[in-house]
Amino acid sequence: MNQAYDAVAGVDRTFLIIFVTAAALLVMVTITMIFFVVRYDRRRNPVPSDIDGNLWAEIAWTVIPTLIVLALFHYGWTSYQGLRTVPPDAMEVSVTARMWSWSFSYDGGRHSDVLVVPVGRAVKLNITSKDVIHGVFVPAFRIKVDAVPGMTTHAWFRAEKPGEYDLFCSVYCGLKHADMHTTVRAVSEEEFKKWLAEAPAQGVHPGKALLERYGCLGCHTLDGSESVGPTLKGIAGTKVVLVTPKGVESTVTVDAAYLKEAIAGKKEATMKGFDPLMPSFGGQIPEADIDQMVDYLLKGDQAAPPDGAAIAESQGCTGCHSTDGSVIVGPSFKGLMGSVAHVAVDGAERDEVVNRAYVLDVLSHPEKHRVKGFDPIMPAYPQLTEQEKQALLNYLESLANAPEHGGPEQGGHEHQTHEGHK
Ligand code: HEC
Ligand code: HEC
Ligand SMILES: [Cu+2]
Repeated sequence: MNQAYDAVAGVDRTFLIIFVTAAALLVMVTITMIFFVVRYDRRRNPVPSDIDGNLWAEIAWTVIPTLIVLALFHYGWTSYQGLRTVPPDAMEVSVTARMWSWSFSYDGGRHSDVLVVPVGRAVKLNITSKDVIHGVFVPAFRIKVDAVPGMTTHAWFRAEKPGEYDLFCSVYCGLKHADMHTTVRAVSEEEFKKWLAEAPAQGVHPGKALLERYGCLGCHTLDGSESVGPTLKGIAGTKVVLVTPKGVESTVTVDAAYLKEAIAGKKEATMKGFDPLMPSFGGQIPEADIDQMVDYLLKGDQAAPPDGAAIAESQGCTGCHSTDGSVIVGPSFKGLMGSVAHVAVDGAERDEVVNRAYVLDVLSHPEKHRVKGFDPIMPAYPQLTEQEKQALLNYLESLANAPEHGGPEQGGHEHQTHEGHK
């Protein structure tokens, strides 16, 4: 379909046509039936008539329903096509579903748990799930698409008016399925730009964005693979062999000074094994930007330390664990660190002290530490980086000494509420 395709109108028209057709047929069939009942009852028609074939009637009841079905198919198919064909200028947003929360990530690294979109612009959602099958359902835009683990599905919509629209999970996914909803906020283009810029994504170094902006990533990767140039992943501190145009080799350690020279194009020698294609950026881009990129190359992603509370939120921990002592689905984070957990695995029970090592192991192998009295649904988090795990641990520690709970001397957090929780 073309770019101006209006999915809402298309879907509504299809439903209306199906409804009107069905209603018309219902009325016609009912009237005909009543007519026959009256006209051919026993008094008016004591001897049943034996009607044997009627060519025109047969043609009519074959052709007319066929045409109706074809027409319904046509409308259904066109609006389905409209829903599946994403306009080429659509802005892309990644949607991740997990038990029981949503997160949306934008190009440039902004993450959010509310889907903010500019009014009037087509938005393509690339949807996946971390755990079980969920479904993105935004009734206002007539979209409903499954979020499947290990797979990316898509949907698109265009918000024509500013406002807030509900987004629900459409697939039953466990205890808190009903709470798995959020908002699509449609705002003006300027407001959207401001929002995108206002909180640069957690943990993304500005130097990384600059590498993208200045086209460095056209020739260099950040994932360790070789491209036109060497990968920039983890190069700080490595030793590289340089060759001068005359063929003289030397070995240097990659440090700040070397990186600056390499980017500014001041070094004469090129890296062994590569063509001398590295452009000289000296004088072309601000010194400050070079410094930012060098800083990023030296420190990597750890430059901006992740924030534990934000991770707990964005990873969905706080969808199941409260921070105020109450039980949502799992034990509260409040007073958790330092308490004693009653763990029951395969019928064997034991007590474990909740410390950093314990929590780290829970994050990678929750199945080894099922806490008694709770549903065994704590998911594994293999995707968390070491830094993110440490940030989470620090955050849990900051919640440790909550006065009314916790402390091994009271017998731990005891999960006082589990009885009432089932
Ligand atoms: C046209 C492709 C191209 C572009 C664009 C490019 N580079 Fe390079 N770069 C290379 C090649 C090829 C080499 C290896 C040869 C050499 O040392 O000159 C290299 C080498 C380097 C090195 C030295 C690497 C090492 O391990 O010693 C750094 C650092 C570097 N580039 C950073 C950048 C940055 C930052 C940008 C963007 C501002 C950038 N490059 C843009 C092709 C490119
Ligand atoms: C789908 C809900 C859910 C999510 C999401 C979740 N948890 Fe859990 N968690 C549980 C439940 C339920 C338990 C207790 C039962 C069990 O061990 O499976 C638990 C247990 C734990 C325990 C052990 C608690 C104790 O008393 O020993 C820790 C620590 C923990 N979770 C941390 C986290 C962190 C950190 C995150 C986010 C990275 C997280 N959880 C995400 C449901 C969840
Ligand atoms: Cu769900």
